[in-house]
This record gives sequence, structure tokens and C-alpha cells, in this order.
Amino acid sequence: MERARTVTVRPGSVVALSGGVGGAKLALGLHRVLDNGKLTVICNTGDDFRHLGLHICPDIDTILYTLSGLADPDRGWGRHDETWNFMEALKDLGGETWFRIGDRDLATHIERTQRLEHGEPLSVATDHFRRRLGISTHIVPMSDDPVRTQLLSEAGWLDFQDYFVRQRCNPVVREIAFAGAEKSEPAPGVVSALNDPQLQAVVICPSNPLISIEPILAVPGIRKALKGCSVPLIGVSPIIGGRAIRGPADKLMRELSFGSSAAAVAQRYADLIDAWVVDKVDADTPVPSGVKKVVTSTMMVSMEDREKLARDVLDAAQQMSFKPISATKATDVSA
Ligand code: FO1
Repeated sequence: MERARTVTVRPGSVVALSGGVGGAKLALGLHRVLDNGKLTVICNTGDDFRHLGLHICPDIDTILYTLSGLADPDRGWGRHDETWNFMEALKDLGGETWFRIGDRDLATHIERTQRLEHGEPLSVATDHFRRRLGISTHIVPMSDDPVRTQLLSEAGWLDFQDYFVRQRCNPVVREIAFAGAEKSEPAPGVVSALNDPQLQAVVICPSNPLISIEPILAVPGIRKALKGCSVPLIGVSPIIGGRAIRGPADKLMRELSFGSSAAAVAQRYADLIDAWVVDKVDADTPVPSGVKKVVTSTMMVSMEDREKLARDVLDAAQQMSFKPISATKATDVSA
């Protein structure tokens, strides 16, 4: 994907934690304003599942497609250049069609499944895809081990995609679990990115805290590495004026009695974040003690919005860096 003409080149590296759609918007902004190869995106894999014999990784694929310019901007998942012959043929045969897989997207799932079945770890398959798609940003699954998000509804425990896609987030949720998280190890590339001496900032993207970011934080080695980080950890609120821009974050937070506000999300990350970025409409939101509040526009409609928010986040990190940032000259290449 072509870069913006005017970019802020920063020599240090940045790590972003992200789920799918909302997080991917800021990940794209960071990808575009940072120098090539300086960003690592750690992706949620709690949504991954096996379906029609295929290993499907929705959030990894959303990041791959978004950073390569292949994403469908309206749907928020899958590719923009899609056709649906496979789904139609499957429907004619009476197959399962509640989870829609486009013809081109199908290639991703088939190739990934083949690689995993030949013993390739998910992190290696993901890195192969990002290179083939020409993406300079490192894209790393949170773990190569299976961690699966499950939600307790009145009808019992539901697998994530059953709840999210098949039941359209309708069931009332009482509890969320990340099966396998306790025993999982961070994927290769996660801890090394967080321990990189050139690391300047860690960004929690505006993804759903409960089902996109908390699965990542549930991997014990990731939480430990984040706690040991000596750079600013900046979270960006996915809630604007009490509402999630997309998806069920606000509904889930109300059902689990956390309240749906930018302040409530900050509280979930209170032991990790140094700064909390909120939208102007939430300028008065309280933040946990010791956390700096950054107020800006967090609504990302245009590419300019994504890049502006990315710059605001990086500027906040730079201003509060605990390390001397002598290696961090912000240079406007248009000058
Ligand atoms: N989301 C839907 O709402 N409906 C679908 O049919 C659907 C298909 C799909 C196929 C591949 C893929 O990578 C993602 C897909 N998603 C679909 C999105 C996905 O299930 C969720 O958005 C994420 O898991 C939440 O981050």
C-alpha cells in the first residue's frame, strides 16, 4: 500500500496490540506514519476457530488485509475485491453458510490450514503471508498456542464465532473466558518486540477491551513483558460518548456491569497504561490515578484521521518517555 507523502519518520520501534476492525484502523495509521519495519502488531487470536475444515484467524486476516490495502472498508472483515461463488455453491449443497467466506479469502484459510497441518507455527505462516502481501510492519499472533474466547450466556458457554456471527451478539453474556490462555506462551517475536532496546511506545489500539485486548493480556508472558516495559504504554479508548463505534463492546460492558464509558475501559487497563487517549466528547472523563489523559479526536473516518490519531498517540508517548529519546528525532520528510 502506498504511503502518505508527508510522514513523520521516527527511528524507534513501536508495538501495537490489536483486535480486528477498530484496532486495525489505528494500526494502519501507525503503519503509515512510522518508518518501514518499525511497527509490530500483536494480534488477538482468541477469535480463531476451525470451520469447514479450515483454520480461520479473523483478526490476523483483518490486519493483513488492512495493511496491504486489500480490506473491505464497509464490511470491516474480508477482502474488497471479493466474489462469493464458493458460498453460493456451498449453499446449493446444503452446507453451512452462516460464516461467509469469500472466494479470495478462502485462499488465505486454505493456505494457512495447509501450513499449520505441515507443522508450521501460526507465527511463521502469518509472517509468510505478510511478506507475500508486501507489508513492512511485523504482524505477530499473540501466541502459537490455541487460546479460545468463550462467552457464558443463559444457554451455556458459546464459542466466540457462534456468539459473534451466528447469533449476532444477541445472547446476554454473563462471563467471558479465554480457554488455554493460562498455559499459552507468547509467540516468537512478541517478547523480543517488547524488549527491543529501540522500543519507544506500546499502544493499545481502540479494539474491544473484553474480547480483543484482554485475550492478548491473558497470555501470562505478554502481561509480564508489558509490566516490565520501560516505555510509555498508551491506550486509546474504543468508546466515544458511551458508545462503541462498531461491535458489541458497549453492550458487553453493560451486561457484565462494567458500565460503557471511556473511564470504565481505562479502569480495565489501569495496572498497565501510562496514558489514556479519549475523544473530545469525553474530555471530562476521569482516568485512573497516575494515568495521563490525552484528549484528541479519536473517530477515524478518513485516512487522514487514522494518521492524525497515530501521530497524536506517538507524540504523547514522546512527551512522557521515561528514557532519553535522543534516538528519537521526529523528522518531517516534507521539510
Ligand atoms: N463477520 C460477520 O459478521 N459475518 C461473517 O460472515 C464473517 C465472516 C468472516 C470470514 C472471515 C473472516 O476473517 C472474518 C469474518 N467475519 C465475519 C468477521 C469476524 O468473525 C469478526 O469480526 C471478528 O472475529 C471480530 O473481531
